[in-house]
Amino acid sequence: MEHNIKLNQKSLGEISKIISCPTYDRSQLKTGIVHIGIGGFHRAHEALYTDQLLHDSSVTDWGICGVALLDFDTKIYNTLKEQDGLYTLMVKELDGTLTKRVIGSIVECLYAPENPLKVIEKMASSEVKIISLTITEGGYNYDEATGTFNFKNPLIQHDLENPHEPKTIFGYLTQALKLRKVRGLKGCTIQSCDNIQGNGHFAKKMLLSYVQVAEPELITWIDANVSFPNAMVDRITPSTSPLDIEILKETSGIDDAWPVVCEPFKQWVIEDDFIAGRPAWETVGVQFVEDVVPYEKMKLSLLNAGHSVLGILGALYGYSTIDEAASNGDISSFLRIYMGNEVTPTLGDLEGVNLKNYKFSLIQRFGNTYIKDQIDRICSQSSAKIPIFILPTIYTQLVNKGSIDHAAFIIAAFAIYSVGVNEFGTQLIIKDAMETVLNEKAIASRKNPEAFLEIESIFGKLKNDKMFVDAYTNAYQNIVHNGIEKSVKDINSNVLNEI
Ligand code: CS2
Repeated sequence: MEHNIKLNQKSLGEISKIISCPTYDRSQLKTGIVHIGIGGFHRAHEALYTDQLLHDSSVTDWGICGVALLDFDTKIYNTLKEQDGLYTLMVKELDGTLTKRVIGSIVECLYAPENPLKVIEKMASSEVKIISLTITEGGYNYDEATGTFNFKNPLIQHDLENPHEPKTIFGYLTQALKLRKVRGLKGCTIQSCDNIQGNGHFAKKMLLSYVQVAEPELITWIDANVSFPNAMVDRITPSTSPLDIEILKETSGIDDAWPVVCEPFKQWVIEDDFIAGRPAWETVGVQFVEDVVPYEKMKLSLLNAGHSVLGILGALYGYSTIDEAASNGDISSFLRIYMGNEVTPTLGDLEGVNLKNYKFSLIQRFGNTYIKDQIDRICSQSSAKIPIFILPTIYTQLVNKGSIDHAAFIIAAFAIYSVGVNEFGTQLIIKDAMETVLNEKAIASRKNPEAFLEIESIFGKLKNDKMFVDAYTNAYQNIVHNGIEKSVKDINSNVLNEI
């Protein structure tokens, strides 16, 4: 529509009469942070916290350079470039109201495949103090089967052979850190914002595995000059739909090619280990703690695993959004039993956290009918999510001889999901780096359910645990023979669903 105002730096004055916009002078900002992965989550989280800080204070050191690392990131790169890094954040409140604001903290954008050296130079620049990452769980290139860095990945092989034209984050970081060392510059912080237990330490472990082969003499420099704080990040951020773009136009007359939608809740808990300094994020609600592990454990095994439960079961029921699945009484009882009986006993004492309230708040967040978080989004890349979100609960429960029935049921449901069609004939979209093997093993499981557990890079040695295999096989047979609805009712029966 013609009367819509295209969002960019020039139109900001006009747009600020309609919705909240940056009040700080963006042209004065230096780039203190390079962020890899400028998808919705980063833009609803770190970029928002930083935008708030820039609003509230007169600091100018913490502009963000957003890097699109992958070939298929062209669209977001072009959009942000056209819009001078600006975008609208649309918070979908619990009562359905929309709170909109334009975020201005991303002041530069780079597209790595177009100019890898520029990205390496930017990461190595002396102004840059933090390189933060949202590269997804699978992006860390960890092989569950061997418990090590996956050197067989052809992209890693490519980076080893072409160090100046890398394709993976490991190639980029190695070259950038090497430049810093060679130029006698200070180190920086590498800050993971992905959903992984001990994400900072994990990022370090994976990076050092790569560096050990690519540039072994860099290891001691990294140890002394780079810090890797662990963090727990949280904000439900569904994929933006064409309808969201239209709603923004209709309600505000703003033409933003890629706004971000998210829930009102947000949380960021970080270990305060920033070797080159950091923004005063604590002034805008970020919690700095000594040990983030308990928070991470709680979030990964309740929120993220809860999502996977709703996503996988929801797909088998034929739902397409998380709130639809959460509003089904049987799925909701299943989730409550899983959280209460199987996850809670593994969490131990979480000092300072009211776990019951946390679980209740999750039920409320999952049920937000305005968010319309896509089941497809939640189920995507499950092969990387399940080992982080669900398997740790199973391992601990097996050691403690606690109940694993609901957890095993989820894995069985995932095996059935991976066939790619549910019992009502609906096609399921499987977006997963391991799509082919998942599908092959899922089909083989029809004859022998244990075939699915043979995918060692997901399930490790779980197939050797009789207690787990029995529970999994029972659940699998029950779903196949009685259908998903009846089998969920069965597994819930006679178990108290006290979260
Ligand atoms: C989700 C997360 O990807 C997933 O499976 O559970 O994206 C989740 O929405 C965020 O971690 C919320 O903080």
